[in-house]
Amino acid sequence: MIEILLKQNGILIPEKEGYFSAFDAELNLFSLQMPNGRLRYFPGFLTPYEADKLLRFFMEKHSSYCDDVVGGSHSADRSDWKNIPWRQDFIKMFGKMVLQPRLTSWFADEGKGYRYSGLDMIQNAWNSELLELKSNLEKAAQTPFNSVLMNAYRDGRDHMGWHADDELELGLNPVIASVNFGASRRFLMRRNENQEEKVEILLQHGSLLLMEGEMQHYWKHAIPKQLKVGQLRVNLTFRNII
Ligand SMILES: O=C(O)CCC(=O)C(=O)O
Repeated sequence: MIEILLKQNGILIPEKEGYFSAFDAELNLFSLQMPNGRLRYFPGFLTPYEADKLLRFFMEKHSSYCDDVVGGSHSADRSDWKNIPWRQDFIKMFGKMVLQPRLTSWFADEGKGYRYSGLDMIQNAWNSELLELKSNLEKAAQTPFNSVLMNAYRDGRDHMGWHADDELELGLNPVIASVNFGASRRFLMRRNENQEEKVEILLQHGSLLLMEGEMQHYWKHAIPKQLKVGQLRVNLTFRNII
């Protein structure tokens, strides 16, 4: 039974010692246990209506709704975004400055700055839509969050390389709440100790993934390119900066 549910939800987890999966039908929740890591995945955390509404809000423009983001063009006209100041920054990779392969935006409580890949995130003030989502996530995860990193993958060319959310300011074993909108994309995890050991989830519209325990020290995660995906995906990772 669990095998069918895992397959239907695009979840791949090794069948070997140290790995365990369970599904709670009442909570619509997958619990995935792996060596030095724990995931909780709620495929239907938001209703399709709630998720559609938030996605529209995120991508709303002063002129017309997200025409040049969905389905191809990779332009990022900063001035025109109505609710989320999306930006495409340069980051240093292998000694060269390159444009990040996605758009980002950072919201946080006053004084909670964030730096990753050598980039200081520009801080935005919360809006009521993000605050409401944050409050629902705090209830689900039973932990407070004071910041969110937003990523917009304009199509399957946009991606995120292997990394862990292990910055010092996130504390020792951070809880990361990751909410998904738009196109389904593969979320890959690989074990530091043996990179052949992988877990995969097809993160779908309206879903929530909680990364917990010590996994940021023992596992890396990535969103690979999926060139056949033509639609936009937005991901929000809520964090607590200490
Ligand atoms: O887009 C995703 O699902 C992953 C985002 C992520 O890994 C991050 O923000 O650190």
